[in-house]
Amino acid sequence: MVAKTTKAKTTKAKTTKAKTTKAKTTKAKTTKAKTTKAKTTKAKTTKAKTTKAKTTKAKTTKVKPTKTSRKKTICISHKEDTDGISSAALIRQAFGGDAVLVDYPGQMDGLRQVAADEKLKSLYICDLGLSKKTQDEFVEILTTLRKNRVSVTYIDHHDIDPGVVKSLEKIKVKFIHDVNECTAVQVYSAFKSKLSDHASFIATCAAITDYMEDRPIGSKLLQIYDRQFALISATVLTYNIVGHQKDPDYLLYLVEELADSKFPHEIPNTFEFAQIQVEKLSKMIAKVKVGMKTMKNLGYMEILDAGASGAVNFVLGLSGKDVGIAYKERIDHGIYAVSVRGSKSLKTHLGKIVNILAADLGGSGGGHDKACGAVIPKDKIKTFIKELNKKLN
Ligand SMILES: [Mn+2]
Repeated sequence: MVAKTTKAKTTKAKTTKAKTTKAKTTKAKTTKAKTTKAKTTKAKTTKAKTTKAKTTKAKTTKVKPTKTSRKKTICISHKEDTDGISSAALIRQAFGGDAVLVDYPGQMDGLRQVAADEKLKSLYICDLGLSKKTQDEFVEILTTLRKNRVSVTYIDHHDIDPGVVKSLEKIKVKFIHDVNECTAVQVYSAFKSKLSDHASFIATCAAITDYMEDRPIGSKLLQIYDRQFALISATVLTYNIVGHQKDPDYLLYLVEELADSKFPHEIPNTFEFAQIQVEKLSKMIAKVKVGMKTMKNLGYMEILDAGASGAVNFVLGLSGKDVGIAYKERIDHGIYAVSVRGSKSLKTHLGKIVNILAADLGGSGGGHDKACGAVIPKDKIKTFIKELNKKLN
């Protein structure tokens, strides 16, 4: 893992070098060097902010009480898959600004932090579904932002409580929501006039990764491109995203490159990195065969050395059950991150029952009918599995 990350970074460095070499005058070199430096500093600032967030309160009080002019655009988006990363890239292409990438366990921390920025003028929230546990605070934070006249746009496709929809409309949050199209496709549709032609390809990759390339708009977009070309691009991009979850700078770099209308294969080392991921996944098949356990209605497995979302489809497939669960401990949050998948023949809406069950156990969760996730307190994971098994009867 460490070695790979270094490789990717080395490539970045190489690219910069190559560019610098091309530049003939010293001036050009200096400027580029500065740009690189600036980027590095930015990345570092983001990291610093993350650390700050936890200690925020004391520091916030110290900040000058003078009125700051609001001019920042920020997109907070889902960092774990192509839909979230692509959405952030399309928002960046259309409106500029910075991306803040979060996962579900870190979703509310991320939002709180972004909302505390006194310079925030315009906020886009993409591909971040809400749950019973998070929705009230979500509305609360957005209400404060709206009072401060921050423009807020929420774009998503996860199941949402109708009461939350009403609340968001009441405070005039721009609400773009369709459970039938992935987020990036909705971003593309809504802001087409501000996007390049290439943006439709990025949206197509997102639709493929979210299993939504058969939907009305998603399928039309896929038709523009050669199917195999789109599939390999989406897959390679996904493996790079999944394999770089602990490298926030790389994920932000991906957002920038995609916003810059790059194809995944044009981003250095993506295919090589995907090959490494494929090798890991093939080993995962063997591990799941050995480690997986089953109950009447589901298969489940604790994952120790990879992401739960990479293993869950194998658990589903190899268990022969209609539901597969893979979970991984998140030591930093004291919880289990849980991935749940359903087979094609499953009749139950997994996202809905997982949302309720997770909330009952003091966690949160939700998502789609056949693919969803949850955050479950560490000591409640066995109860979660048993109860889900019961509810599937
Ligand atoms: Mn999505």
